Amino acid sequence: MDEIAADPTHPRYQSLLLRHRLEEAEKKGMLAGSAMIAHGRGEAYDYLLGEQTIPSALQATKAALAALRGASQPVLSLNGNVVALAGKEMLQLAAVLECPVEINIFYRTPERMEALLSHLEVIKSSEGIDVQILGAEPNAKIPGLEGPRANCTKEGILDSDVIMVPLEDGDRCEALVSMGKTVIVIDLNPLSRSAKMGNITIVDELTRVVQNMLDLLSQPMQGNGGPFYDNEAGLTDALRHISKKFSAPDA
Ligand code: PTJ
Repeated sequence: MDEIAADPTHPRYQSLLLRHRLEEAEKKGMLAGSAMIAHGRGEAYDYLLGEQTIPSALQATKAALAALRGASQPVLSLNGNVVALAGKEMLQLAAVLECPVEINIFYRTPERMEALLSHLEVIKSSEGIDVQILGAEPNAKIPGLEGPRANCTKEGILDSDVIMVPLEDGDRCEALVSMGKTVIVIDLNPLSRSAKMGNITIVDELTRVVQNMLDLLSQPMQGNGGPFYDNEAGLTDALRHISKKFSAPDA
């Protein structure tokens, strides 16, 4: 890591740190070719949101946690960017929720799967985290999708009732919703198809969301406002927040 990225007092520290994690993951062959483009799009929206967790995103995070805790078969889906940016924290979250994670990538190649699996296995053993990692040997398909991106496992994604899909592609999100699952999306872009398709969309940056979830889980659980979550209202609030940025005199 260069000097600036290693200095926590630098004003862009967090952003540089995440970029550094992606650079390292790229060297290990973990990422899709378009991973950096996807991250750049996320950064742009995060800038417009003020690089913070807005109140409606925190509300969505609490609703998502309530859904995951109330699920009979929850699963956390991991793609290349997610493993690179928050592999350790996603494993920690799965450990607390006592659910498996499943590597489920859009641009699937055996080499990428191997790189992602071994990265997670190293974290698991060095941190002593006891979590089942699925995805290496798919034995099912997500109905309605063509090609390798449909591959999944029966004991993980296929049979899950609540699934968290950070940085998901719109088609797959739609396919998962069509299967009748409660789909939790994490996406900084409130206009994306996934954001609109999901049942609970958290418009916030992935690493902040996972840390918020871990913090919330370490506190006594409070009421979550019931099973209904108004996703459209959450997305509208995020857009309102972004548009305020343009109307502010010093924006
Ligand atoms: O590893 P793979 O093969 O599954 O591919 C992963 C990517 C992310 C490359 C793939 O799913 C993809 O191309 O995604 P999209 O369609 O670019 O969508 C990614 C969405 O995530 C965009 O709407 C971004 O704004 C958003 N995003 C990017 N980084 C973050 C983010 N949202 C939250 N936190 C982030 N760090």
